[in-house]
Amino acid sequence: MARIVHAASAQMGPIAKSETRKDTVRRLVALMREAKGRGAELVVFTELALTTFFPRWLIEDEAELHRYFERQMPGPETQPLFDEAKKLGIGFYLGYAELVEEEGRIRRFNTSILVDGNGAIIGKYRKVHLPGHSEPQPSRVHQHLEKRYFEPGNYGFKVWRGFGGVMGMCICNDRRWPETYRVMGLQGVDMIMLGYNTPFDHTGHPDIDGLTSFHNHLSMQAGAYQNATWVIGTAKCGTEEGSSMVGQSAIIAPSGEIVAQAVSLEDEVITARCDLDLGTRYRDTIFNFAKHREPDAYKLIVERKGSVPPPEV
Ligand code: CDV
Repeated sequence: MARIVHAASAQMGPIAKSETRKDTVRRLVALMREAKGRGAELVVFTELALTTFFPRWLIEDEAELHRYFERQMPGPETQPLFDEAKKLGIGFYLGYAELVEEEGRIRRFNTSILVDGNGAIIGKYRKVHLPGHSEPQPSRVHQHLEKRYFEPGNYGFKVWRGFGGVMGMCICNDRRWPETYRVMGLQGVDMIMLGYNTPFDHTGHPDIDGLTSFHNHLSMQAGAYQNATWVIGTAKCGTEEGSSMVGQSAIIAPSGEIVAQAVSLEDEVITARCDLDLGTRYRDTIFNFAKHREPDAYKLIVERKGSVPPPEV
């Protein structure tokens, strides 16, 4: 029997600093209803979907910083999203800033969850690749202080059974790293969901930043194709508190082709009928890992620690 998932990506336009959680959750609920109305059984929201992208500022007061974090999921302000999901029978991916007490200390992570159509959390991921810097850089118009505010995720790249397939998650900068996809690819992932906040000035080098849109799709399309998986990438975009961020939310097939793409820099839902067995076709042929990968050869390269060996004579 065909394994079809009707999936949606719910792109978000800017979230103002002054916007309350209640306002934002209302926007997320509206997007969720639209996704359901268009036949989706799963909707992918963005990274840090509940607030403005606060790592762009140096926030020295801890109480002020912690206002951007969730201590519970669901908590009183996010419960309506879970209630609506259950009512509609739709699953969702949601990114948020997580504050927990673990190992006897307060820890902060950039986190995402996967919720099923009954409103139950079935997976949780903590962002591994944290971009930016931990000290403010005076030369930058906007800071990118993810390394200051978050620890690298400690869950690795797991996959979960749900929606008739094997589901994986990552967050924003993770999408640029081949390891992200490959670790999930090796576990037979059918669909990887991710949210992103990508400012156009992220490196400060015009030659690289000018390719922001190209690199956004390049990394997701390559990850999808090389690992025979669907990828759903959802942006927070537009000009948020003076920072301009890329949109182009996309649903990408295991062929690497974009099958749906957002055209605005605002709240926008895109949908696609995702046949998970399309991935199987690639996994059984060109990317049959068991048949064609050469793990022993990769090990040799890693053992050389990247140094170029002397030529053999
Ligand atoms: N939120 C992010 O992880 N953003 C990074 C930017 C800073 C490079 C990204 O990879 O899109």
